[in-house]
Amino acid sequence: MSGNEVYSPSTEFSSQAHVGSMEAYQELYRRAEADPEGFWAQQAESEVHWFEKWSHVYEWHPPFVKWFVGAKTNAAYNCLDRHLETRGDKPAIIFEGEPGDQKTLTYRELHAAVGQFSNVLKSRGFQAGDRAIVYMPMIPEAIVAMLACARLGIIHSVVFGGFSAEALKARILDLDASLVLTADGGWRRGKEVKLKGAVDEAVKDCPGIKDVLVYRRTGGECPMNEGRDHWWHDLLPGVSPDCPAEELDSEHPLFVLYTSGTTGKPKGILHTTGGYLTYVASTMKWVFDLKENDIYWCTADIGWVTGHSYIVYGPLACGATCLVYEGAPDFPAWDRWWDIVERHKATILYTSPTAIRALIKQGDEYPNKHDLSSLRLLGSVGEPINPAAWDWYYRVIGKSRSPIVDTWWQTETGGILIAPMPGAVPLKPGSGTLPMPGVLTDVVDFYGEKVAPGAEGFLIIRRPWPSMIRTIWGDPERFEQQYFSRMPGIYFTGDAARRDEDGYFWVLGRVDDVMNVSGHRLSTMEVESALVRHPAVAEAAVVGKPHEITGQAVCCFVSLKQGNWDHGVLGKELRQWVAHEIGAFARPEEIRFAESLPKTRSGKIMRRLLREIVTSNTVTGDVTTLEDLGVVTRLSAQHDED
Ligand code: 6R9
Repeated sequence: MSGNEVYSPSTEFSSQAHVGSMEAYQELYRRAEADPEGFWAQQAESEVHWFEKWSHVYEWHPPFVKWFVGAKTNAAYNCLDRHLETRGDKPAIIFEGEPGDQKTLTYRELHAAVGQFSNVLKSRGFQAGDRAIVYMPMIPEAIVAMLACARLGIIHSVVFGGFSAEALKARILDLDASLVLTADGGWRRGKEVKLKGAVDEAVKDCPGIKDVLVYRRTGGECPMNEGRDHWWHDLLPGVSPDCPAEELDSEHPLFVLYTSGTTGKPKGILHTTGGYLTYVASTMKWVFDLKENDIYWCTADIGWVTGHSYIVYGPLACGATCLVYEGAPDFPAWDRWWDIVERHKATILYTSPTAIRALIKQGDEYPNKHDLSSLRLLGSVGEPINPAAWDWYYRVIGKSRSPIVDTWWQTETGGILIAPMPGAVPLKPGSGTLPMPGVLTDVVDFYGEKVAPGAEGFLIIRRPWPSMIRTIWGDPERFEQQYFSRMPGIYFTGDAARRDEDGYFWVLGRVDDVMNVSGHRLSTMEVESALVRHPAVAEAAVVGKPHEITGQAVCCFVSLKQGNWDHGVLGKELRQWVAHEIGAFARPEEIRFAESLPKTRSGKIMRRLLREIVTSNTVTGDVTTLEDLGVVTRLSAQHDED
């Protein structure tokens, strides 16, 4: 594959698609560009139920935006109640646990479960505006928890189960949350991953927490704190499933999701209700070409934005049937995913390049053992997809028949901004292709000027869209500074990109100090702050290193305090330390020790040099401002000794 192929949609696919031709896509785009108010009002009418309509479509006082001003709606109502009449007996969630247990919840059953749990929360005194942490495995009850919060207007913040107690605590405190919804544990690779222990460790320093409600998933040992902790199943008996959905303002906060920024402190990205729902439901249909009979499977965890928008709110708002799988792709063997696709006849699969690369490594015999003919559409998210992974996904999984939608977006964007509409837009492997209607993307230089086709620049968005980040929780200055300070009124994505002669976007990666490890965002500063908290560490510098499977891996340069350290032992300990401080996914691949780190004369660590060292082991750029060239030589040499 040369990387220049273009894959036009087949007539078979186009003829059944929601958007079936390039002209139809261009017409949508043109309409949204010319009349954003009219366009989004129409989408809001067709995709969302409103208790009361808006006075105007949007209000833009950069950097702050409001969508569907004055309108009233409810996200859980849209995901559940609205479907009862026409889809009551349709499966909303088909769940498969890692040990093989299965459970299907129809829309009626999910509605009842959410209503009942909402009543539990209500009777315990929680109400609109309160903040709840959801720290759970990938089980249906995690979705019940999110929707019960949404039903009452409680702002949820899902924390990925892979995060440590430290990270959990920081999020609880930043949000001033009063409720934690969790489980004893979950299953991963046949082992119980305990969650409650981390909650206990985190909550002991969080006096604001009133209740910890615990779902029993594994049945393993789980100490309960008298008065504060309650078993989920003890609270349900006798509680009515009827709980009216709160009629909330369109701008009522729906959730806060933490993501890594360029500093050590994660940012709480705030999303609200009406605009978010309108946008995720619209893109669900445009990008995944969702139909009534689809069996849709997104392999993300609900702890990431992909899980929020394209497992919970997007698909359920559209009345889709979603597969939810709890565990690892290699349990009990590397064909688990393909077995799930075959047994449940999944029609749409949405996953990440890092997962695809891990699967490629195991060989074609695993997918080839299974009938994957139900699949009709494949999706990719999280990082640029490299041509080899694209090719394998297309041929071996999609049998050269299913289009691949490469979806570019961010926690901050709430929904997919750049992706092909699969019945309309020809694919180019590695490119997210063209923007969604109403999304005015561009590639510009340092001064905000549009660059020539083919040239690299910063990816920006010129106009607000309905699911845009509203602010950083508790820090509106940082929000403005981070996204809107370079070019006032224009959203700065932090990604580099180029646009080719056909107007296709090619996202190249981050321009800041944010790493992308297995599609998870992680800031170099966050890992550095964790390292220097260790008593042996004097100074640390962290860079992303190219990695075959995970895209990037965490590579740390560490200088130590005085002492007689065993580098072998300490290296292991520091890797473990970072996993404990942040979460297992942040565990460094490599720790290199140095007497000192390369610095400019003004004392700034030269990460650029370190990046070159880990990438090529040579240093080519300008080192004239470097304090001690010997440091670099020694650091490069160390690799050869390893
Ligand atoms: C949805 C999600 C956002 C960052 C983003 C970019 C990278 C995501 C991509 C992609 C190229 C794609 N990214 N999807 N790069 N092609 N299809 O991943 O959100 O975790 O906030 O990460 O991920 O660098 O800026 P989030």
